[in-house]
Amino acid sequence: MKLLTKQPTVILGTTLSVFLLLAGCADDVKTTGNVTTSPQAEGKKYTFRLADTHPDNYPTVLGDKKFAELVNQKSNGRIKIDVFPNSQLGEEKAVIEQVQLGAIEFTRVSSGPLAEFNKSLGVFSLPYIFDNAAHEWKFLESDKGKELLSSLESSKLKGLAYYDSGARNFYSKKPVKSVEDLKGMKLRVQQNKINIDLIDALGANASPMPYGEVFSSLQTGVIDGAENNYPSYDSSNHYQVAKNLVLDGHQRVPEVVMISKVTWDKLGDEDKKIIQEAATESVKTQREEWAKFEKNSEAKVKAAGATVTEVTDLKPWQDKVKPVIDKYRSEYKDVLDAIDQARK
Ligand code: GTR
Repeated sequence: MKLLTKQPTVILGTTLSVFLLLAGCADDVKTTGNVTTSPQAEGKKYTFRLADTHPDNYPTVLGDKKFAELVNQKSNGRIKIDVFPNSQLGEEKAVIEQVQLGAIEFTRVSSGPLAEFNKSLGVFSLPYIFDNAAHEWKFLESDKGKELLSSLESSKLKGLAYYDSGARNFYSKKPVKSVEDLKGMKLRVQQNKINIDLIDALGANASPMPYGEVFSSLQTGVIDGAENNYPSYDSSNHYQVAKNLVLDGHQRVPEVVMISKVTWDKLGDEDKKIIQEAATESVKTQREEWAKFEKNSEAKVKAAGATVTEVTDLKPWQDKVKPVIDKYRSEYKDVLDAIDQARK
């Protein structure tokens, strides 16, 4: 009896394996005339997905597309990466989880939400640690900066490159001229705990939420304000509902392009090399597009009637958030020292 019940399963299993084997090979083996090259010799064909929260013409998406194009070229069309902009594959936190599982292979996200998956990246949410873009990039390109990107591997993610994201500034529905004006406001931040401490230190109330919910929350008055760089303030239309921008530049939170560690570990050395090189090369395009877009966004929001307040004296802002630096200084000592070094 036992044999009888088992036999059909074995036959079905074998048939299925043969079928799957044939189906898998169909994509990989090419026949040219009489010559058939093996998958090993030619390399496998892949189609991957890359998720980005921003719209199609946004500098990070232009960087993603350059990356995909370079991968395609370098692999002679063998590796295809389809870029999904506009949060089509989900909001950043959910996407990162999917990438950890290998369900989505690539993403470009901000290191803000990444900090909840890998504490080391939280350092970028600490306030006023970089003086300007040159300082930030000197650090990102240093050994310590590269080490931080590599540390993602312990979180089932493989960091491939940093992309530019300028400086983040506060904006609100009510005018803000000084740090005192933020007191009591409900402000949306990226989802990580350092941001909550930051907003607490300012005497305001933090409201962490996904990026895609911020516009309607501002519009309906669920929150009084938020913070972001010029390109996001512009492309998300936040400037239409929170017209008062104060250029305090409290954070420079780099963007990160990454691949699932699950996917990475299945790739051959040649494909890993192609992907890494393409990501590194795409940074140039992303940064050029960033510089252009940032200027255009600034002009656009000003022309649309946003009130932009420059901060001439940062000291009161820095003093106010000093408790945040004090709280995290020992945890991030090595990296903060390296960031100080990069200033010189
Ligand atoms: C932008 C960043 C996005 C997203 C967003 C946010 O600057 O590029 O990836 O993290 O900020 O505030 O949620």
